Amino acid sequence: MRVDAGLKGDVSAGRIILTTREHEQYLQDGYFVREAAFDLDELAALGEAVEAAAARAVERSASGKAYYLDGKRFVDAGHMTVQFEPPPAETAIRVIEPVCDLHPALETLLDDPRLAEPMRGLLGCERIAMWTNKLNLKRPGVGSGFGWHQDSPYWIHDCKHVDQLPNVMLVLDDADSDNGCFRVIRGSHRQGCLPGTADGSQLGGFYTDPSTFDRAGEVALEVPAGSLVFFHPHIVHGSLPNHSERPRRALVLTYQPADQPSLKARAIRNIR
Ligand SMILES: O=C(O)CCC(=O)C(=O)O
Repeated sequence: MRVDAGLKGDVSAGRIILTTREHEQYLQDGYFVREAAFDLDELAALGEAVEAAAARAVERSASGKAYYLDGKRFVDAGHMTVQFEPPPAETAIRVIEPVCDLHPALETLLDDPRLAEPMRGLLGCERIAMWTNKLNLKRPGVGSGFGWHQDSPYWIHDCKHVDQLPNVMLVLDDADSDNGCFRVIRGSHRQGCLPGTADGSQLGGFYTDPSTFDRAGEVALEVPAGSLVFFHPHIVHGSLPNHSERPRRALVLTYQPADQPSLKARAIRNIR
């Protein structure tokens, strides 16, 4: 790959891997956005795919192993984990991970150049693989928030290259503060893995100690449906509950250099 005319990537082959500005923003701020990369027809098809995947996850979780962490129900079924909303909305799914193998359109999405090409640029290599992928459903009125956290501390025990696990969120519904849009702490990724909270709860260690980052850097990513938010594995991020009557669904796909196993299935899924 080469840098040319402001683009990081092989522009001669018509590929726009990453603009210099995007690359600089990722290094400096820990994220960048490509607005409305998917059109309304594509979003309608993806919307059907994620709802079919959610129905399949419910079916599969009926024979899975259930457990509770801090009062929230989780079910492991094969290599998939389904997390449900806390009571009184305990039948609503909050997160499915991994999700892409539950529907062919989601499996195909992993290879979509709009996601994969910038990932090649961020990882600085042509051959890349999937690390993990999830669906965050945030249903209208019941979708709970995500406390401030980094992804890298979740992965550090399963992966020796946590710095090389960039994420992309595909926003499936218009997202704003009312329906709990994604939020980041600009620049926080430059601090590396930060300590968790020690509040005595089961999951507390996964939430970032609030004294270690500066809330002044908070950015609410109010973006239209179809937007892509690329973000660093060390960036502190989270979101508020969905108090609106609108959904705020999002897919979060995470990539890594090729030929390495995925987080949960431990299977190699190279990107085509
Ligand atoms: O969907 C969100 O708003 C937050 C997602 C998130 O924090 C995560 O998936 O790690």
